[in-house]
Amino acid sequence: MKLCVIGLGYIGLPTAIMFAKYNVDVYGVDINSDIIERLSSGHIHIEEPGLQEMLEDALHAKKLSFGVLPVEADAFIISVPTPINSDKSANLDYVIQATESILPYIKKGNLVILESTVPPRTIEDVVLPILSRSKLNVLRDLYVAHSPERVLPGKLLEELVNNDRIVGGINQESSEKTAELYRSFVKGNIHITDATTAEMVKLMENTYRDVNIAYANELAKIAEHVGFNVWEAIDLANCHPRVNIHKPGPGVGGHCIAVDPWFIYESAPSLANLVHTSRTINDGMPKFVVNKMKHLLPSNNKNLKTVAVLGLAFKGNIDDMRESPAVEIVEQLRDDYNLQIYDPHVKEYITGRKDTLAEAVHGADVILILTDHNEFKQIDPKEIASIARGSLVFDTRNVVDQQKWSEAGFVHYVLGQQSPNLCKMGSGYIEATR
Ligand code: SAJ
Repeated sequence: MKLCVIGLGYIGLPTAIMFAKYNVDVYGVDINSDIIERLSSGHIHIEEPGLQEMLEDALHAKKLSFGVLPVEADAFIISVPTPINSDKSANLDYVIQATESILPYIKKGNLVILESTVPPRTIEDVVLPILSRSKLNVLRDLYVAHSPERVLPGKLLEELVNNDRIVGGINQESSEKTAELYRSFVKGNIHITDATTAEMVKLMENTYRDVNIAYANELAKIAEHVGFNVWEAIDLANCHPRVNIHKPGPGVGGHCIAVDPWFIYESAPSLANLVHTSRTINDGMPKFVVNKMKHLLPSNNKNLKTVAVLGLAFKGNIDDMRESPAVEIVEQLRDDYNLQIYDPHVKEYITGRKDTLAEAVHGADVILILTDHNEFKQIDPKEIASIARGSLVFDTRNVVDQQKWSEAGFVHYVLGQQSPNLCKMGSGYIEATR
């Protein structure tokens, strides 16, 4: 079996490497020649625990090679991004280009699988018409299916193997061929359905999470208004066997949950009211954090202007900044504050970025935590107290140990609790006057 994987990003690369590990001959394709060079020389270009070693093993076993153009194969997996346009409609350009790119290489009997997350009916209305431009009769000569990726960045390798998989073929044979291919490594159940249902299932999963997080964010705002601790209240509500309220935070990032609900909305705008409201609530969270920040540290005071921002990635323990609320918050705070930013995972440069925690916190009036990296949970507040100027920590993720930080002299304000009553004191220090 020879497999050609188109698109070597956060999903395509681990998928290609996983197939290679399970003895499939894999050819990985990406239009970015830098990525191809890097991978061919044995270095991954994304952060994912365990992936580097697996790449080295696959290259060593000669089961995996890379190039910028597709090759002939038995099966093709398309795993390219589907961004949203500024009007929130799906941008299918990469899916279209990737499908067109395999046209010269597909033969009778080949299997074509789309893994990218797409609006409902994309296989039927976009992919099949492109494939029918080949000399083949798509329904008779090819097997085509949508099998959405459903893995969590940070736990990708484990979830690729153990999660259930959805396979939606254009006919029963396509579904069966696709299921057979994934059985090379998938230990979870493989569920067979039609292509449009498979497209919707993927969108429904991520939208479920978006709606649930929006509810948590709304509760966090209500908590600040009414005067209770939303984190404790959610924990207690979740003791109920049928309740699972998600966590509030500075907003929803990443290329999936902040994007996919729009694909449902696009398919039926007048019907998708809850989906739209949830997106609006979550998209409004960065502004909520910025306003809070301005309330805690009025920006017109020249002596109180340095903010240590901890975290840029859209969630903990990964290096991905796509749609990150932290980046949006940073951009909105930039004009009013001197920002000293630190993220131990992100490698990209961003203005104000520091290489160490100590540099970021040095002379800071407020410490603003935007990402739940493990490194931030382990910070020793006593060390920070000696280099920061102020004594307020604004924790939008509830990551640090409140008691430890209080003992070290900090006022710990968590999003979704009543904010401390602050006033500026003496030479640039902030103290609580609850
Ligand atoms: N977030 C909250 N509160 C929560 C959970 C998450 O604010 O309680 C935020 C995170 O901080 C982050 C964003 O939501 O900014 C998304 O993070 P996530 O961990 O919920 O999801 P992703 O985007 O990393 O991965 C999701 C997963 N989908 C589901 O869990 C239903 C993953 O399984 C999918 O494969 C992935 O989207 C995808 O590629 O679609």
